Amino acid sequence: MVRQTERVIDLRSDTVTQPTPAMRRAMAEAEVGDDVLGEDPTVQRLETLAAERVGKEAALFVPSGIMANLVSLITLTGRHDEVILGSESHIYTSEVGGLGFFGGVFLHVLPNEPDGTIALERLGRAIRDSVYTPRTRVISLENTHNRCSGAVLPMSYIQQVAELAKAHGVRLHLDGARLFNAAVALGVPAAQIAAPFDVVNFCFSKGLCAPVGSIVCGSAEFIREARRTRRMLGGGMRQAGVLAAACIVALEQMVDRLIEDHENARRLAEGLANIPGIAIDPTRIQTNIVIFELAPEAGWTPIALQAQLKQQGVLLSLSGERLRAVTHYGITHRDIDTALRIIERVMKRG
Ligand code: TLP
Repeated sequence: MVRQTERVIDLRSDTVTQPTPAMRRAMAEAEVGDDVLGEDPTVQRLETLAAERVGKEAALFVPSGIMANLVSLITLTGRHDEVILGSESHIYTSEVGGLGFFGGVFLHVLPNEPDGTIALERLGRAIRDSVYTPRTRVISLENTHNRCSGAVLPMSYIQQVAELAKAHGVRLHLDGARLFNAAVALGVPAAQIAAPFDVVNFCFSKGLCAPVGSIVCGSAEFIREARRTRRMLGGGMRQAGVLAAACIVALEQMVDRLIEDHENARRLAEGLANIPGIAIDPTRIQTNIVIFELAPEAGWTPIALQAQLKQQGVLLSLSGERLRAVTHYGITHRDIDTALRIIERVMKRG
């Protein structure tokens, strides 16, 4: 088959986004110092801004989303405590069991519903504190939920989980790698989503386009402890203001435009639903992640289709056994239409 497009349409993840010109300028001009000594003014500015945006007292800049999860959950637990989380959570599926390795923390895994929630009754039954078992210290939720196709957790659900956690003296953590996608989809401030949580992480390096960086937000006391955990994990960075400068631009300039990514994702999902052999319910796509399955009669395995599409300049990723497309800055609605044409043609083996 002759390749129809020279431009590669990279839908593997929103992590492939490049820093914007404004970010590059801000990075070049950033005022920096040694952040491990608490002397980087740009990191401090970012931490203050991020804490404000999510309505928490303080924040701590870390290199990655995985380190944000590690720092948060190790700080909230002691050895042989447990964290309850979903079977489709990024922490459980994609973080190499680091919490057990570095923190001696057990993962108590409960099934995720397709909408990213964990059934409340299950959560209620799972919390434990006896001489026979690890002690439940934390419930961790993910919002938006990556492997549940970018689902946004309903606010009423979060509130109910928070009440349950409080009633049992259990802390509530949010892996909000894509928290701002959830906020934009719901049309509410991120702080409203973050309010019921004790600790909230989010990433600058996904849809917000910064090259590197995530952040942990919580009470001032928690962040003081979290700083020790970050150091233990080797996550203290020196003149990190060069990175933080791009993250400030991410927060100030890149949040509102996420709506475009959501529209493109919906457009993609609606187009995919019209292609014979693709199984997807486009009404379930709320943010920028489109996960779909191939019907057996399509005659394609996800890996084979992924490889063939790559040759035609459309890059997708795998999410378990399914295919995943993520929309982001730099992907236009014309790219979506081109990708759809290519997918349809390839699937027909034309
Ligand atoms: N997710 C990546 C891959 O690892 C799958 C992606 O392309 O979506 N929490 C959530 C919900 C995430 O989706 C990710 C990254 C992380 C944490 C980890 O962030 P990084 O990669 O910055 O450590």
